[in-house]
Amino acid sequence: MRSYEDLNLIQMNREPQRAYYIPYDTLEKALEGNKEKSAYYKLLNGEWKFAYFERDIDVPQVIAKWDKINVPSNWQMYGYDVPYYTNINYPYPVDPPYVPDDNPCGVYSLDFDLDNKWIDRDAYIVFEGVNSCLYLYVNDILVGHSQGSHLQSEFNISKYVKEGTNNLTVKVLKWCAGSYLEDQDFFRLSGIFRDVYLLSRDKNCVKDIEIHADSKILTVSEKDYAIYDGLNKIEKLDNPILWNSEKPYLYTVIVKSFTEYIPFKVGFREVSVSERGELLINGVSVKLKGVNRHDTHPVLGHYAPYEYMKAELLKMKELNINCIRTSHYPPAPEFFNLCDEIGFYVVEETDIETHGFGTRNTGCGYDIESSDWICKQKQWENAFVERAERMVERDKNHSCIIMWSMGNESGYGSNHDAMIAWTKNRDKSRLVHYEGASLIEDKCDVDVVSRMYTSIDKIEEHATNADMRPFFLCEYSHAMGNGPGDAWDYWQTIYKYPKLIGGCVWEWADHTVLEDGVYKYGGDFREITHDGNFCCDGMVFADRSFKAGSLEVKAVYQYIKTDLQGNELSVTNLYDFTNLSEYKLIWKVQCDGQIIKGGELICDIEPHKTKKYLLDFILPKSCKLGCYLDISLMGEYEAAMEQHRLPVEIKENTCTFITSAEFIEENNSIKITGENFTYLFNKHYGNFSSLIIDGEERLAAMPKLSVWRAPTDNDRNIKYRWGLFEDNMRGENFNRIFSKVYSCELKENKIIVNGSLAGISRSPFLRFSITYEVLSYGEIKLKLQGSVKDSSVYLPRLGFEFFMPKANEEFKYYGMGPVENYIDMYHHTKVGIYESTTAKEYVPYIVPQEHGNHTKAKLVEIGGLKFTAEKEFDFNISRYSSETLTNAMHADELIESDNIIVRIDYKNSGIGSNSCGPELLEKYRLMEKDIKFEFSIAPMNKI
Ligand code: IPT
Repeated sequence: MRSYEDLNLIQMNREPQRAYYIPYDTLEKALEGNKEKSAYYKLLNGEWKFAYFERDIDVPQVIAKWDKINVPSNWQMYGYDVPYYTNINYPYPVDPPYVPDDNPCGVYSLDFDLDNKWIDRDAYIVFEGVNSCLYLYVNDILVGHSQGSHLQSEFNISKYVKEGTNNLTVKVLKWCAGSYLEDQDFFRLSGIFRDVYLLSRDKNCVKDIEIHADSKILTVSEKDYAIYDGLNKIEKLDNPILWNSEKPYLYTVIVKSFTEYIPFKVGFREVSVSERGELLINGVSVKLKGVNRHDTHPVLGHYAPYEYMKAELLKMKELNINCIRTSHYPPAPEFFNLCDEIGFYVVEETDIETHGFGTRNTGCGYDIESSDWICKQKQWENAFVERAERMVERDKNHSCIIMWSMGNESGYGSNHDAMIAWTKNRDKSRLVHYEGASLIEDKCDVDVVSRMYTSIDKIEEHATNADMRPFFLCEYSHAMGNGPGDAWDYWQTIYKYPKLIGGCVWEWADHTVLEDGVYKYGGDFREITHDGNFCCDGMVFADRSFKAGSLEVKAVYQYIKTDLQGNELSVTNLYDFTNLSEYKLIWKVQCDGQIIKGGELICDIEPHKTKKYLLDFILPKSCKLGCYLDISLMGEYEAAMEQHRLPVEIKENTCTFITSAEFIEENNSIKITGENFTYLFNKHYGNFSSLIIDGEERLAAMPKLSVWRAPTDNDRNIKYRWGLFEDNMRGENFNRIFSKVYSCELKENKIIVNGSLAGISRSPFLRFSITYEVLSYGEIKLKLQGSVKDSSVYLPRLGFEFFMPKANEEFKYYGMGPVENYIDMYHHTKVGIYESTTAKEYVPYIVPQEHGNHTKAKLVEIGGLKFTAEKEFDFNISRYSSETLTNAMHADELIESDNIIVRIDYKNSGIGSNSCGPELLEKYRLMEKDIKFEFSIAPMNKI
């Protein structure tokens, strides 16, 4: 057994874990809190010498040739070795604690100077994160080693350093016993990936400092301390302003220890649970509107610089997120300073995941009765417990942390009981959860019952059972690709039951590797076993830009709810600690897309309260498309929005003298003429082959009736029942359809087509009859009647695809916009008149897929044609065909079609989150068997 596989040697000479802090040499600097200014802090980040060896056994005594590398970084991001993406499977055999004999090793070296001031004091070195383990040498002497990639390792190097130039050499191994505890779902990346710094400490310095601040009382483990409010020293703090995620008020506590001033930002807050199982923050029932966050950067790998984390947190704030689960390990310690300051409730998870034991014998599951799971093995107990301990001890002073998580997906065993017991004994001020407790029906000492991806029905069962512990969805609404589509429905249920305290969307950002301008994922690096694009499952893109799913979550998490009865608007304040008067509520009445009246309200509404307001507007007698009341809650930016349909009669434009166009049947086609148009109808295929209006051809190809959409990531299961992929027995083969015309007749100036659609090798799934009428000014009235075969799976979508010449990039519509939306993912959009282009409609999902749909449309104008319908329809306009989007695996493989594809759809099925979550709710499936769809196509400017 090698030392890095020896569970009795998981560390050597590492300092006991203490609270994270930086000591300062003056009070002023400590109050300012800029650690770079502290004379006792020396950041070692920067360019280091580096040598990479594919096998640690090849590392020579003296390294003759050095490269350079940036610290912090992951060496795979610099071309040494390759990134390796695997989710559940370990990237090596499951034979703990043994790891491959060929164990890659990166050797880092840095010279640094210390003056006599440093030598007179003690010197410590802190590594905030090194994957997977490190051996530290100072001036060629082994100081110590440590495992635990996402945990802090601190060494006292006083004995080893001298005045003048010193050398630091760090050997980092790719694998060690600890790797068995780090089977998280991410790219496996190695190296010194977080800050490294030296601390100059007073020889008598305090080691650990513990601070508690509940809603009244502050306790500090050291005697010599002072409290400041900003820069003002407070002699006696009787009624502190409390901290919460909405108003994260912080005081500064400065501990004085000999020559050191040690600052902590402290928020007063109390976490408790009500008898009804509510989560109480300062006694107020709070719902956790959460997201799971990994440390991930498309270029820097697992290194998340301070400013980058800050920018991420501000974006989360903008999306109404109030809670973060640090999946599945502790982030860099400064993350919590940011969360204290910006205001988040944090569920901090320790650095443990052993998911791959589930696949050690083929298949995947939890045979937790088996003693193979290391959570049951005594020799691993210390390795488990110390990871809880190192997390809790490092971060215990942060107000933002309200719950500790004992790790992710690691089975359940006595080592978990030991961790839970240790944590609860150590910290009684916070809650403990571990989702793996579900394997024993939560019959252990967790304070919060948690589940992942549970269906809405099931969470309702939990909400009403006898267990009065809060129920938390540590993962839900899998946001992979186009999605998530089910967040809204979850929250209708979560709001209903006190015990449902909320949950965390899986997950914050796509973790892809950006290489040569292309976002890459599993398999792109020739990994032997990988999980494809399962790392691209963020609610924001890898560059943290928003997609429809981000905005949908924002709308679901928003802090107002409004209702309209006549002119009376009732507004409910869903904030927990904020009076709504801090925002402006703007209302607008829009009729056919035009604003006809509006106003602003300052709503003085206390948290969780409702008030009614009479809005001053008079509705018109009728309109052409629709009338809506738009609500917007404005702060620094729009924090919330809603739309209410207004009861105004919709009167279509009716032409008094409707006369039919002229129809001339010629062999296999029908020529239709009228005012400035000539249409040709192909009887063989039952559709138009030409639409010439004002001398210009408007079609680039014959329209077709179709049902396919490029499967989204959330369609990844249903797609095998929809389409023909590897398995040629399972699907209705909607991606390989044949359109059959049984008859096409011209009768009383109406063309009637009877036909069917069938997937290859299958009986027709749709039998239809389409009637086309054409009026003298060119309007085509299309009526589809269809019946779907009983045994058919629900349809992806159903509608007509029109192919228009490429010049028609720009269009206008009346419908839900401006961002793409679906029947279950539209709360971020409003009905209105919008202008767009095909470029704007494109959404760069990492794996190309269905996108760009708009629901509740009544009008689309493009290429001289106007599509209208009495009933709302879905539409989509794209430069890419569904086939192209289906086949491409990366965005750069997409080839633009020669035409613009305009989809006018009866309906498009919802999005859901079945990439990992439950199946799409039935109400969002296109599963009706009798279909009636009517719309018109008319020359623009003619009606
Ligand atoms: C769940 C994991 O906890 C999470 O890390 C991620 O892998 C997610 O799945 C999928 O993206 S575990 C799943 C098997 C329920």
